[in-house]
Amino acid sequence: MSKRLVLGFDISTQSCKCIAVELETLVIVANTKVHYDSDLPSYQTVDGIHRHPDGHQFTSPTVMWFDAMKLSLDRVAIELNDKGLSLREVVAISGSGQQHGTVYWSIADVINFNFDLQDQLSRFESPIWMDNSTKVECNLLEKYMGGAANMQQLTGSAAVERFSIHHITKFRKHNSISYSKTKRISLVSSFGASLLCGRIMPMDTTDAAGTNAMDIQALDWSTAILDFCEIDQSILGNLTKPWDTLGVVDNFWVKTHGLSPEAKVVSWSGDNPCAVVGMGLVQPGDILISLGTSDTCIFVVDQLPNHFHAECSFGHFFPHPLLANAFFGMLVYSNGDITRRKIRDEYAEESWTKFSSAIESTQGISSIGAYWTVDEISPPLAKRDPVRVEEGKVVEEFSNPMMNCRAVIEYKALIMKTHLDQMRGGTDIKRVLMTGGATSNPAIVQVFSDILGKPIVGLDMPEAAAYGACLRAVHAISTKEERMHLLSRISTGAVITNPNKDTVSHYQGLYQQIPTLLRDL
Ligand code: XUL
Repeated sequence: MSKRLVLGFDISTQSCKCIAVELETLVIVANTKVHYDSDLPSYQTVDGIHRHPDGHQFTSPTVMWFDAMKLSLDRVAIELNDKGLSLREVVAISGSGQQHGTVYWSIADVINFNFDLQDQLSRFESPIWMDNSTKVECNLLEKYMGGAANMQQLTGSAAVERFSIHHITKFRKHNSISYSKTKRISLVSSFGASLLCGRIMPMDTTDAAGTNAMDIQALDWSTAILDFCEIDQSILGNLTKPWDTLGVVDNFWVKTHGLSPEAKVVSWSGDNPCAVVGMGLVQPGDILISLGTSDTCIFVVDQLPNHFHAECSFGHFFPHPLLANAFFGMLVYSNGDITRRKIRDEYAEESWTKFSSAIESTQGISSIGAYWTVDEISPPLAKRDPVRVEEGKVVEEFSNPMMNCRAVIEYKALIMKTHLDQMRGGTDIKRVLMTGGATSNPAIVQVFSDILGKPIVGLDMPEAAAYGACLRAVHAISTKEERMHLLSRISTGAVITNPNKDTVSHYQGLYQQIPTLLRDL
């Protein structure tokens, strides 16, 4: 019997993923990945990137993403075929794109698949989120807007080097001839949607918040910012909602991959927004902590703060990709796994088991330690020696050095709580989800549960962005009743740890010391 399927792409930095989900059950029936370096070697990328000699510019060949989408669909077709399914059964497609990357078109509307895609672009390399060569543009804009807090209030983020408007402004200033040939600019997400529809599609209001040029309350371009940057609004196009259906797939995909001409294309969005949905962050009060190479904390709120804390100008807000009138905030910490591993190697003989025992044996000690093995972005601090505080005094080393293992985890949980309290206002915390390798370590999860005073729900969702894109597609083509049901089905997960009531007051004392520690750095 024929099934109804939805597809979710994820054009990420190193690979393009595509998964197929069965509409009724939301079960993944195909899950493919195209690695740019090894599957598309002619583009000569390393980790999907061209690193430029100045150390600040990072680009990817735009056309590579188109080739990756075609190859992904070939692979999905094979996996579906093995299960007696086919791409013909796909009723809707959406996707996720690495945030902030930009695509420069020399055409104004319709893509001609009979010609090389490259010939329809005014720039062959897309600056991506790692490109931090735009300090000058950021400083000028932020000064004009009256500082970081004003920028954050207006756009959801202070001026950030990796955000798109700065890359576009820099291109306009330094490559004026190519810029003059540019008729439209897409984000990686809206580029994917455009390829599927065969014409240039609008950016969605969630991913557009990653340009630093959208008024996050009005959900429209900020004319003040565009005027200052000398960017004509028509080059960016109108905005669409992330849950809007854009049209059906172009005949190109019907001919090359056997998709149904009725398959709907739903607005694509950024990878973090799609992951928000894939992880089930669909109600205000939900918080997700992800411990990985860098640590991330994402939280859903139903309103933006009235007043942005200057101490938190490194945090970001984006419109929620599934809920109208809601937003999600994002905090990123660069001292994640590498810093934890360094402490483990120094104090726990390179063993996570010994690291966990050290955490357990030092419970209840009122010391704080903070560690930076790479430059930190939240708050911005250059890599520096650790700070250890014992009995209110700064010390070279703890009297029990095992405390370093507990302290590196406690500091991360305490600093996240500090930033969450500053950015979320008084909204009740409903659920705390945790994901990433560290979730398999109960001692680490317990510290987070005790410091936040909440049960922790464990999550293992490696393809959260592509899966989130599928869920957004399902949501977009559902009726109002089906949507309510869908929301309750995707916000599940099991509690893995409960807070230990005895530690609450202990941690309140440590929490109060964090502002002083940060001030004295
Ligand atoms: C978010 C960011 C990255 C990219 C690439 O602001 O820069 O997470 O989305 O994944």
